[in-house]
Amino acid sequence: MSLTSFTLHGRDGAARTGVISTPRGEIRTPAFMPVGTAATVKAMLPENVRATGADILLGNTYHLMLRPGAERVARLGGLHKFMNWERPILTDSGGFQVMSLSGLRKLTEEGVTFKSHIDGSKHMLSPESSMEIQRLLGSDIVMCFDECPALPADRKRIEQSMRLSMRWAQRSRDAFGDRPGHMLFGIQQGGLEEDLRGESAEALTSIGFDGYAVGGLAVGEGQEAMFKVLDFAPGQLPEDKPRYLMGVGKPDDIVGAVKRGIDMMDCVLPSRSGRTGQAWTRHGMVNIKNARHQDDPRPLDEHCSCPACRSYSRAYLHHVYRAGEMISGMLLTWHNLHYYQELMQGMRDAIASGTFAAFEEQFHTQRAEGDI
Ligand code: PRF
Ligand code: ZN
Repeated sequence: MSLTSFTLHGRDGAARTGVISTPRGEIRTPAFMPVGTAATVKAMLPENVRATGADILLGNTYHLMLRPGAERVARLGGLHKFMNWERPILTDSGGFQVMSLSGLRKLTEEGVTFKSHIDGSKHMLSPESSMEIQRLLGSDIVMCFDECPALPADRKRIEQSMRLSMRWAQRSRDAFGDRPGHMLFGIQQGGLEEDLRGESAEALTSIGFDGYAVGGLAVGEGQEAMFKVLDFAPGQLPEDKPRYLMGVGKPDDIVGAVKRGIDMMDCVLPSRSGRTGQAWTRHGMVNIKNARHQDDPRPLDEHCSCPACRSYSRAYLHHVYRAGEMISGMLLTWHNLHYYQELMQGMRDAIASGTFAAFEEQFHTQRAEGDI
């Protein structure tokens, strides 16, 4: 008997709902994973992240290897114990963050050498070292080490990069080995090209993974181009395994991705924008720093049951943002994560009852009304 599994409970068009089971708990899909880059979802206690409805968090190999170091986390009992989150954790493999955050870097067949964005120290990441770091952290869902080119890029560059990522996927699989209770996900690359995405999907499927990510999107191509790829990419991946769209996105990106067959997503947006005074509601994005809120006694969203909406006015949220008070980031992050998780629950229910089209229509209607 396998210690992990993925069971589909319902479908509506291309959209799916199900459950990923792990020894650390169940992940209801479609799932949104809040980002806990540096062993914390910024401004939130783990029990409060759980209270918003999150089943799983995302952590980052790149950040944690640099600070506090994977060996240190392992000596202290692993990432779950270290950060006081006992439920599942997925870790990204590091390559994507090297490309977006680190200083000087050099890419070879072996891997990537780079300088830390924290102190300029020199480091190396390869498929083998990324697997080792994710093992030391105790990650439940380990991501393959890949390369994600920024778009736009010419076809030759995308093709060569994808083929390198597929060789790294095989090396990741070999280095990961057999670890009952832990899952390894492959990452599809290939830019916006259907045939390259198809080649990537075939390479990954013949290696064999516990789940498959769609990588290389939300890197500057825009929503329309991303949705065009999502019209074919999920269908190139195995039906019976979870499909994870990396680094997405805004609420309308998420609804469009789930509609096209995506089961998991992660994004810094709800937590990051909570710290910059932006709140996401059924009516779109509300800028709490706007002066129109300063005398408004109403909650951010009268239908929201989060602490920010239950106990505080827009006027208060505006004031604490303007005053630079820490509670501003805490309340808006809580609200945003609560809104995202409620959106996911709404989609899971709609898929299960075969009413996803109506759900999607209502989602867009409410946003079109705007914040009132
Ligand atoms: N690969 C990895 N992590 C990622 C991406 C990717 O392509 C993306 C692309 N949106 C976000 N995070 N390993
Ligand atoms: Zn709220």
